[in-house]
Amino acid sequence: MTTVHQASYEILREQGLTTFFGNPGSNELPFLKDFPEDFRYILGLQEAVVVGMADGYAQATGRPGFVNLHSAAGTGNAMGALANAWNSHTPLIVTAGQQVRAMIGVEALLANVDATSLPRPLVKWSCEPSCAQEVPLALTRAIHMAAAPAPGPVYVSIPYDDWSKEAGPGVEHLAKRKVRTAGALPEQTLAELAAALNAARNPVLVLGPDVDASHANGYAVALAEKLAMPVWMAPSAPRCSFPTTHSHFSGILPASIAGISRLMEGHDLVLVVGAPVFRYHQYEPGDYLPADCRLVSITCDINEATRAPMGDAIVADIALSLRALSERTSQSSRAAPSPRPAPAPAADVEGALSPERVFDILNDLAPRDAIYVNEATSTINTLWQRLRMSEQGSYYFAAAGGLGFGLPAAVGVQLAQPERRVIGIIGDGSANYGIQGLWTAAQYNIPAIFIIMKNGTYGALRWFAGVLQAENVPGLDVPDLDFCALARGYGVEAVNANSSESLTTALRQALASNKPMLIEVDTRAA
Ligand code: TZD
Ligand code: CA
Repeated sequence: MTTVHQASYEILREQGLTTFFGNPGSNELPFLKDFPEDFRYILGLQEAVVVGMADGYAQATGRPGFVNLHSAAGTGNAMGALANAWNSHTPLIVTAGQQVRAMIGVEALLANVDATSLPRPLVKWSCEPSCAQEVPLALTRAIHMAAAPAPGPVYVSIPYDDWSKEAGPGVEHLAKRKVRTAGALPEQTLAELAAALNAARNPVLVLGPDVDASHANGYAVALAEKLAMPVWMAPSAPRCSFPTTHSHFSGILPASIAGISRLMEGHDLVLVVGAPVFRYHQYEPGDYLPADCRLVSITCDINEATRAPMGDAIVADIALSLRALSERTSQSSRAAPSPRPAPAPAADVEGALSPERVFDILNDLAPRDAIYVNEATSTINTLWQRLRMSEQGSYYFAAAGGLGFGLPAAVGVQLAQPERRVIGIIGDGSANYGIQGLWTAAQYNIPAIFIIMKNGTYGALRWFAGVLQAENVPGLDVPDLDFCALARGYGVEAVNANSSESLTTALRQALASNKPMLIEVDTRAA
């Protein structure tokens, strides 16, 4: 007899989902029993960290990630991380163990009451199979659902007595199924858009995370060069979709309505690709765009397309669209946009480092293809002004702004990309939302480098308090944290740096080592 357990592992194996990120409880033990040797289980010590790691892993592999959580409480701990995964279009199959079917109704301890509602609205699809025989089908559906455009997290709650039951007839058809979608621009749409771009007097390109997720950065470069367009990253960018070293790169757009409109002044056509229009943050009302400026966006997500407050949208495959446009437009005779001015070298600060200096040192020492996972919130603009990132998949940031992504995601990305070096740049506030990720890095020998930017405060909130004119707000400082002691407690080697020399030495040591390392950097504005 084929059990639900056997059939399900066969599906996961055939679909390439042999890496589990999880934190187990009693409901999950029957699923995890006789764990096959060709699978690996990456243990995270808290569910936010489990999903953060899986998110980084899935984004960096470009393939669905598999997560196993403990019932309602485990799912609850993971919700903040799901908000990020939802907003970054990360394909994640989140499974959770459910009480035995006979005791869900009486709400026994660890029953996940109304399980399918719990993760909403942060999943594309949520399911609790109506009987054991439906578990393999639910898993198959979850996998294809998560990966299909727009990708995103899905949730399956599975009663623990289902695993030992006999699978239904025909279950063998499920494992090898492929589900594909096709989304090239139709010929007429392509011709119209290419004509509009060719005819534009001064077009501009705004790129979002799904360009990087679609490995379409090279097509974006080709299109920008063909049409002599300046290129911006869309606001609140969770990935880097264009080389920051390229002469057409203008930087990251601010996250306010009026702020974006001001920067679009003089352009008659804005082409947005792979981003919501837009992920605003601070409220600065005004016109969405200058008068006579047309906006067209290409997105993989019907939600993004429909909720934009202005412009036209096309739902299509990002890479195919960018490639087709770069082929179908004609070389512009306009002069290339002038490169943005290079930032002045950063000055030294007594007894600490300025964030600018930290980024300059990273530029000097890190490999050209280093991957940065950022969760230092007050230095985002400085990072985008200075940090050199030229390869696909070089930057990750929490797409919903939910802290607790950066440190675990750095671990997940490093696991996915062993041949590149991952450097987490994490604030001393943010680090505490996912600190347990250090343990996983140590135990599984995942050699990510964690740079803790220690300024003793929630710097971004201090800035925002200024924007909102909110004075005398309590709870904005985080003094007396010893990240070297915390790191050692979780088994990660650590060192403090409070000068250019000590950071240089520490970073060289970390880059030469094949183990994870944490560098606590005392930072202060120059
Ligand atoms: N909790 C969660 C889960 N996500 C959040 N975004 C916040 C709280 C609020 N928050 C921000 O949006 S930024 C920030 C907080 C607390 C400060 C982070 O401080 P940091 O970085 O030390 O990591 P900076 O550079 O000092 O801002
Ligand atoms: Ca801070």
